[in-house]
Amino acid sequence: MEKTLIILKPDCTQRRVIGRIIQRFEDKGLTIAGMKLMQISRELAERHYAPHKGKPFYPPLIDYITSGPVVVLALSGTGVIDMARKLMGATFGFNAEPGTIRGDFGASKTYNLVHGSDAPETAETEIALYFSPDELLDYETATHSWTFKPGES
Ligand code: FUP
Repeated sequence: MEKTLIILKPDCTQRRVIGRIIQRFEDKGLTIAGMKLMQISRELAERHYAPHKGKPFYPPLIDYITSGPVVVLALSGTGVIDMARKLMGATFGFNAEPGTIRGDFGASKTYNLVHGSDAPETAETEIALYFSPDELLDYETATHSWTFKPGES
């Protein structure tokens, strides 16, 4: 089953909106395959954001993501990578569409609440950074067959 890595960043924890944001993903029908509260070390942050190294926003991005507790989730579902990113909205809250997580909760460039993997290869690499295989559960919720129609293309 396709999976994606979601991080509810330190502003989510500090603003006490973790529950409301997880609710968006649950409402969509996406399944939580893994979840934990943790503080990201600088070493892990640097591995995660290696593709952005050298960009002007890289140092503040590392400071921000390591600044306090985050919730990391592995979500599963058919098409979950794209669906999660649509739910998140555009990168910066001030121009994200209303109805999206960033559009409804965010107004900042840096404090953009949530991270979601952008492609299957990145999702696989990112999930492996945050979860060991025994922390990921493969299961189907009771509503699954009424959310994803079997055989639908
Ligand atoms: P996204 O895929 O929407 O999370 O955004 P990117 O991968 O392009 O950027 C990663 C993070 O860097 C974003 F969450 C926010 C931050 N960023 C800035 O702070 N300034 C920028 O100009 C671009 C990105």
